[in-house]
Order: sequence, then C-alpha cells, then structure tokens
Amino acid sequence: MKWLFVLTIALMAWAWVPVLEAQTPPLIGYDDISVREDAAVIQVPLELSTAPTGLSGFIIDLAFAGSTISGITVDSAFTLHAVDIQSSNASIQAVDLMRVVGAGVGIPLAVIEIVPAGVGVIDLTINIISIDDDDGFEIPAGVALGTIEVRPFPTLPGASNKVRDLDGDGLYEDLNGNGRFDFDDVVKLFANMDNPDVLDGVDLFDWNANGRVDFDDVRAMFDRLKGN
Ligand SMILES: [Ca+2]
Ligand SMILES: [Ca+2]
Ligand SMILES: [Ca+2]
Repeated sequence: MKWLFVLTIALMAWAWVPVLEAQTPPLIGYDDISVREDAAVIQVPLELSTAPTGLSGFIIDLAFAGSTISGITVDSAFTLHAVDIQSSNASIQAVDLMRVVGAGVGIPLAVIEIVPAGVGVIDLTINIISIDDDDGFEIPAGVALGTIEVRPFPTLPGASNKVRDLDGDGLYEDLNGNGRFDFDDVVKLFANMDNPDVLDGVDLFDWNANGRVDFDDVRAMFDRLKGN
C-alpha cells in the first residue's frame, strides 16, 4: 500500500501546482487598446495591478517603437513627480508624498499620450527601475503589456473607397464609398455581415448600440436612411 500513499501525495502536490501558479505578482501594465487610423492621439493608462502593502513611489522607463510620446500625466495621487520625455522614450519618477494610495488593486500610475506613426501594432517597452511599498521595501512587480493597435478603415468588397462617417456622429453610413448615404450602403452592410472587417467593426457599424454587429443594425441603419 506504500506505493498508493506515495501516488496520493504526488497527485495532491500536482493538484496544488495550478493554485500556486494562480498567485500572480503585482504587474505594471495596461489593457489592450484598439483605435482607428484617424486617431490623432492614443491614451495609454498605466496601472499597478495590486499593491497589498501600499505604494510609496516608483521610477519607470518607457520606450515606444516608432511613435512619439506627446505627453504624460502622472496620477494626481503622486504629488511629487518628474517626467522626462525624449521623443519615443520617457522616464517617470513619482512619489506618493501625502500617503493617499495605500493598499489596493488597480492603482493608476500615469496616462501616456502617444502620436501613432501609422496603422499596425505599436510596440511599447516598460522597464521598472524601482517601485517601493509603504514600508520602503521593493515591490516585486512585473510588466503586463496589452496590445496597442491602430486599425485602418475597411474598404468593403465592391466599394470605391474606405467606409466613411459623413456627419461625424460615429456611425459609418457611407459603406460603398460614394460620398453619400444611400440604399446601397444598407445593402452593403447586409451583404457583408460575415466579413471580418464588419464583424470586427463594432466601433463603426453598431447602429443599435448593443455591442455587436447584427441584423438589427441593418434595420436601424435603414430606419436612419428613411429619416426615422
Ligand atoms: Ca454617421
Ligand atoms: Ca454611399
Ligand atoms: Ca448592433
């Protein structure tokens, strides 16, 4: 029976491994960001995922490949801070002088503003120089980078131009690219319901504002064309 005991212990140890792995360290990062090619500026909100023993201050270096940093706003909690921007690189040094942060999760550090160089994925490197808790000990923080993507406006099959928002309300009605809102635009949405550019175009074609591109969007678009 000794082998059974050993096997049981081994299985218990194996079962515990995922639990141990689930305890992720504090991470500095941001969620995925997706904008269209007409975005003049992209805002990247940096935060620390968790700080069980508080946060007294930090120094981090940033580098964007090919895009320019146009501004950095350090969170107001960090009363004393210094920012150094050199084109695509920057350094942020900040201290929570008034002890307002405390222990918590999702602690905002700074918002980085970048001017994208064009469509595609923008690579960002974050280097943590130092980050200390409320007792002055180093926080063993890692980095969790989301994807920052600048997406082009799609040109649908058979259209003469990219889709356009003719009246600036955020809904893209000129799908055939002829410069006006017409019935063929409604047909274009209907005919391209399975097109990946349309399915991924919630930011363009979600006429009924339910968070997805669906057939009711075709009806809502038609209602708008009729003037309802
Ligand atoms: Ca519109
Ligand atoms: Ca049109
Ligand atoms: Ca919809």
